[in-house]
Order: sequence, then structure tokens, then C-alpha cells
Amino acid sequence: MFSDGDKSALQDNGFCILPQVLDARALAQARESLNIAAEESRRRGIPTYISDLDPNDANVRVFNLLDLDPLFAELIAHPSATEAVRWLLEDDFIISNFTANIAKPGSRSMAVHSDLAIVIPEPWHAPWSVNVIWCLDDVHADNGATLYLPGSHRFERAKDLPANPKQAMVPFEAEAGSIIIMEGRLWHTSGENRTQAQDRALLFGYYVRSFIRPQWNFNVGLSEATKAQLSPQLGRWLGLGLTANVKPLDGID
Ligand SMILES: O=C(O)CCC(=O)C(=O)O
Repeated sequence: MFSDGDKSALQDNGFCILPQVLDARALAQARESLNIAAEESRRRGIPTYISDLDPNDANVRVFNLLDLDPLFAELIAHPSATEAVRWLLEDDFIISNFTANIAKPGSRSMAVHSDLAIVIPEPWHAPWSVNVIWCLDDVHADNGATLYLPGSHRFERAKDLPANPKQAMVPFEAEAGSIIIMEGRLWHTSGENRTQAQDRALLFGYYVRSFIRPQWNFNVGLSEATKAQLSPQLGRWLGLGLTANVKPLDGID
């Protein structure tokens, strides 16, 4: 349920947290699917450690989730996520990417960034993208909760960032099964997992206004078998139709 309070939080703070979107059974299934997906990704030759992103291989990245298990297609189109996305992006969006980052004990923090800054140059005047973060584990400061810089969704240029942004960052704390709706302009980074044995698995569903080029080329990434299983709407959101980068036109898919 995406309430008026959530809308205000998203506008005022750049994020809101919706609890209990996944129940214990759905969570167990999602974690299992993610672990199998990580194995399968490596088997296909897509590495799960990317040195450009993370300081060490305790961060396990899984790309192309939508081709690895149908469960992820359900999550990216989940009404709790898309209701917030539609509201923020004026129902004119495509899916830019859907990936996972499992921060295992010993994982370290990546570079500070905003997700909008990664896909479009400054100035950033408007909320043109949103990341829906699926918490498959409880997330807290010790196990590497994503850290965000309060108020930074109002920054229009990189020069607005303080000299040492990590110093002023605070963790998103949420229970497993929650989704964190994070506006694309909020500057953030991954936290360090300082626990002995607690994984922190998060999924990142990234949605952008339709005129912004997506990060992932789903036309190439998805097999014909996967494409055949998608609803027409999800196919369009993934840019598989004729109107890949414009708002759908009447009568043209
Ligand atoms: O894993 C996290 O907490 C943040 C990941 C992130 O921001 C990214 O991969 O761009």
C-alpha cells in the first residue's frame, strides 16, 4: 500500500520504505532463486564480481535476473513497486535494469553515486528515475545496509556534494520483505558488512522515464523462451516493443 505519507516521504526525503511486501515463504523462495541465479550467471560466463564496482569479491553481483528465474519477472512488475514508480515517473517509464548485490561478510563500500547521475548528465532537475530495493534479508548498519546522504535528492549538480559525502551518510534500515523506494537523485553507496556470518541480499529494480536509454539491453539479454513468457505490458516496459524509448502511442505496441 503506497500511502499519502509514503508520497510525502518520497518527495521530502527522497525515499520511503514499504514493509512486509514479501512474506516469509516468498522471501525463502526469492533467496533460493537468487543463489541459484548467481551460480547460473557464473556458468554462463557473466561474472558475479566486478572490480570496477566493488573493492573485493565479498560483493556478489547478479545481472540479467529476468533471464534467470521467472520469479524476478513477478517482482519487477509487482503492484507494490509499480504503483510507486507510476506515481513518481508519471506512468511514463521503462525498466532500465534489474540486478542483485549480495553483500557478504567482509564486503566493502563502493563509490558514492546517484542512479540518475549514472544514466543522464547534470543538471538533475526532476525525479526521472527510481530504484526499488527488495530487501531479502534484514538490513542494518552492521551488515552493509545501503547508505544515503540525507537531502541529496535536491542536488542538481555534482558540485553540490560535500567534500567527504560518506561521513554524513546514514543507513537505510529495513526488515526482510520490505521494499525501499529510492528516488534516482538520492546519493548513496553500499555499506560495509562487518558481521561474521550475515549475508545482506538486495535486489535493485531500476526504472527510468521512457526517454532515458536503459542500462541493460533486454533485447539481447533475454532468451526467446523468457520473452515468450512475459506479459505484453512487461515486454513493453523492457523496451522489447516498437516504442522502446517513447511513451506508448495508441495502437502501437
Ligand atoms: O548494494 C548497495 O547497497 C548499493 C548498490 C548500488 O548502489 C549500485 O550497485 O549501484
